This record gives sequence, structure tokens and C-alpha cells, in this order.
Amino acid sequence: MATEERTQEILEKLKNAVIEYDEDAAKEGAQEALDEGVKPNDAIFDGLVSGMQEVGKLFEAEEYFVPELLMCADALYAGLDILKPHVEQLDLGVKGSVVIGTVEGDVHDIGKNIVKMMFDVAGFNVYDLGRDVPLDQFVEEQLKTDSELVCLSAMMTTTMVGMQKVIEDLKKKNPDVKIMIGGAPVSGDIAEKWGADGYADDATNALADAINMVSSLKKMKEEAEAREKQK
Ligand code: B12
Repeated sequence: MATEERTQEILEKLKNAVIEYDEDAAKEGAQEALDEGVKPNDAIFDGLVSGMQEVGKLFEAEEYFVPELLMCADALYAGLDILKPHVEQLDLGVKGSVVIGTVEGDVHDIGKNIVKMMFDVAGFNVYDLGRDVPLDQFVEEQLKTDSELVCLSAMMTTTMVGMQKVIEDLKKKNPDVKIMIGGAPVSGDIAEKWGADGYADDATNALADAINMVSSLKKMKEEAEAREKQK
């Protein structure tokens, strides 16, 4: 078990590996975290993701441009690949099916993949459509898989508007489906205005909200079935 000081050192190494787009350091830091008993969740959120938040600031300050961002993303994924299989599996008593993807026109997929990881560790069936997903594909996949939940991610003000169409189309085809949206430009107010059932600002809250939605949906279905039987 790493001491508090050593834990901070490893987290700092992971953070800097992303900022300095150093894939080797990210892999090394991830392995050190595992070897020394740092929780994989902490290494991901307080190390890698925290580094990417700093990268966002450097981009805004025009110190970094798209090529740097791409290399930072590669470093983050290099560390994530090592840590992900070790994230603790959760048994939260409810499991569901979820369709997830980043909407059309948008290639940002780090946040979406981290939300996906949380669903994976909670034992959900995850249908990941990837990034830059044509809007109709969300509706098609939900109908095909009969998933309880659809999660839409967008990182740009220009692409998030596509979510509104998906929400409308999904609710028309299947009023029971629950829809959750997220990504930096999205907010709870927008989610409400567009008729989504939920919004979360990070992956941990996304899973917590999803569990609530899926359990209320399952309860409603069970009650409806019980009423049918009584007839
Ligand atoms: C890395 C990055 C890139 C990388 C992406 C690599 C990849 N594989 O994802 C690359 C280089 C490809 C890129 C490209 C561009 N980018 Co960019 N990018 C970023 C950056 C720096 C970090 C994003 C990130 O990964 N964050 C880390 C993750 C973990 O956080 P997150 O995505 O927010 O996800 C968390 C939550 O939001 C939430 N969440 C996310 N999705 C979902 C979904 C659901 C359902 C729920 C519930 C929750 C949830 O949970 C996640 C985990 O906790 C941001 C800056 C920023 N402040 O966000 C700019 C940013 C998003 N990019 C921006 C821009 C402008 C671009 C480009 C147009 C640049 C250009 N000139 O070409 C292109 C667009 C390409 C395209 N068509 O999509 C702008 C968008 C501005 C806007 N508001 O519209 C930002 C905000 C930078 C800025 N300040 O200007 N980018």
C-alpha cells in the first residue's frame, strides 16, 4: 500500500504524463499505481482526467493546439488501457442495458469512454456506438437492443444541438426509454428543456443517476405486469 505521499507522487506523474503527452510515463505511472496499491479509480480520475483538465486550459490559453491535444489524448488512453481492467467491479443491485455514443460531428470520446467504463464495472450491457455517430443510429440501436437507457455525449456547442433531435425521435418511438445527456457544454437546464430524463457532470454521477432511472423503470414494468396478471 503506497503512503499518502507516494500516492500523490504517482497521481502527479499520471497528470503530468497527460499534460506533457508522454505515453511511456503514462504507462509507467499506471503500472506503478497498480503495483503500489493506488486505487485504479483514483489513478484515472485524480491522475489522468485531472491532467486532461489542465490540457483544456492550455488549449484555451493558445499554448496548445490540436496536434498537442491529440498526443495528450493518446497518453491518457495509454494509461487508461492499463488501469481499466483493474477498476473494482460494483454490484449495485441493478443492472440494465445502455446505448451510448458521442453525437454526429463530434469526435471527442474520452468522457464518453469513461462513462462507458463505469457502466461496464457495474455490470450493465453496454452498446457503444463510438463517436461521430449519425443521429438516427441511436434510435435504431435502442429499438434493436431494447435498452432501457440511451446516453448521449457531446463536447461542442455546435454538436450538442443534435441531441435534441435524438431525444425527440427516441421519445416518439419509445416513450418508456430513459435518456441521459452529458459533456462539457451540456447542463441540467438544457437536459430539462430538451426533454432528457437526466444529466450528469461526471461519470460517477452518471452511473448513480442511471441506476435510479433503471430501477424506477423496472419497478414500473413489474407493477404493470402485476396489474395485468390480476385482470
Ligand atoms: C482532448 C480534446 C480534443 C481531442 C479529443 C480526443 C478524443 N479522443 O476525445 C481532439 C484533438 C480530437 C479535439 C478536437 C477538437 N476540439 Co477539442 N477538446 C479537447 C479537450 C482539451 C479535453 C476534452 C476531454 O477529453 N476532457 C476529459 C474528459 C474526461 O472530460 P469530459 O469529456 O468533459 O467528460 C466528463 C463529463 O463531461 C461527463 N460526460 C461526458 N460525456 C457524457 C455523457 C453522458 C451521458 C453523461 C451523463 C456524462 C458525460 O463525464 C465525463 C467523465 O467524468 C476539451 C477542453 C475541455 N475543457 O473539455 C476541448 C474542447 C472540447 N474542444 C474544442 C474544440 C473547439 C475542438 C475542435 C473544433 C478544434 C479544432 N480547431 O479543430 C476539434 C473538433 C473536432 C470534432 N469535430 O469533434 C472546444 C469546444 C468548444 C465548444 N464549446 O464548442 C473545447 C471545449 C476546447 C475549448 N475551450 O475551446 N479536442
